[in-house]
Amino acid sequence: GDINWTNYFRLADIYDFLDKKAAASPYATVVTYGKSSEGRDLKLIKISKSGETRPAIFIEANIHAREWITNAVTTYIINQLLTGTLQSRLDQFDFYIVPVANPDGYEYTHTTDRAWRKTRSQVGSCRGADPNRNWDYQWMTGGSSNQPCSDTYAGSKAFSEPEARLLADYYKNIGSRVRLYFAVHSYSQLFLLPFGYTAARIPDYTRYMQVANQAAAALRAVNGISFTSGNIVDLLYPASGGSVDWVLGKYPSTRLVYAAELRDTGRYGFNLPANQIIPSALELIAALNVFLDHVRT
Ligand code: 0X9
Ligand code: ZN
Repeated sequence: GDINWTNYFRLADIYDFLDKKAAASPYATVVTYGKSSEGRDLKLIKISKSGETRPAIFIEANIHAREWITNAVTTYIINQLLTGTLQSRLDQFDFYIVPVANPDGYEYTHTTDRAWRKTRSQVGSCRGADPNRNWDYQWMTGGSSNQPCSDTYAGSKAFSEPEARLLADYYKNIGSRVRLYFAVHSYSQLFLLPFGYTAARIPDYTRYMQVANQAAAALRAVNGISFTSGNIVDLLYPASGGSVDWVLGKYPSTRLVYAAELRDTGRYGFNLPANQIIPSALELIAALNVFLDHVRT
């Protein structure tokens, strides 16, 4: 049925929402950029008033299957861009938004195993690779497993997973125009700076931290929720082969590249109650506005 952000949605509802939004807007187009291992469409929505000439914003969500809150807030953002408080941003940027980067895994969390993280490709006796360990930049250089049954299995080779490879292939068409790449995960309430493969700070570390801290302050002002900013390795663990590493590694002139971990800090974890979807979305929009203001000029 229709999605209203008071419940979590199945993949078919999300894709139906994208199609309806695109049908109702002269600026929005649904792009099928490939097929998953199990043959599902990989879809993004492109929102451009400019004929794809403006600075671009790329938002990736639900590359990890069990992180349901990420598609919920991302579809909320799409709705605000097309019919709500974010509409004026379409005069500044083109948006490319992937609400469910790992549709096979996402459906599996609904039908079979709520805690599933990976893709659903077949690797010997175990299924799936971690699509956020599979990108072809510093692949398998730390924090990834070569064991197919591991939850952080990096895949048989870089870009073995169509969910990562085909997203990267699409991204190559627009990467030089992207000013903000934002990978949305859950949970832990963090704004994470690249890189994941190394503890070394990026050259722009100070600017990245200032902007992330400003975004966290704006987020906190909405509902009192605290996010912490820092390097992936400092705040979490080494993790190579992630999307943000590939984006910043291949497109070093991108102004901002972050991963976020949304609510909460562990009380509900991945099983965040649906009555937290709208508050999570509203506070994330406050943070997003800080990022957008920063990359505007
Ligand atoms: O481990 C991950 O991939 C992310 N955390 S999660 O709990 N959502 O799985 C962190 C991703 C940080 N980004 C990169 N390592 N590139
Ligand atoms: Zn994740």
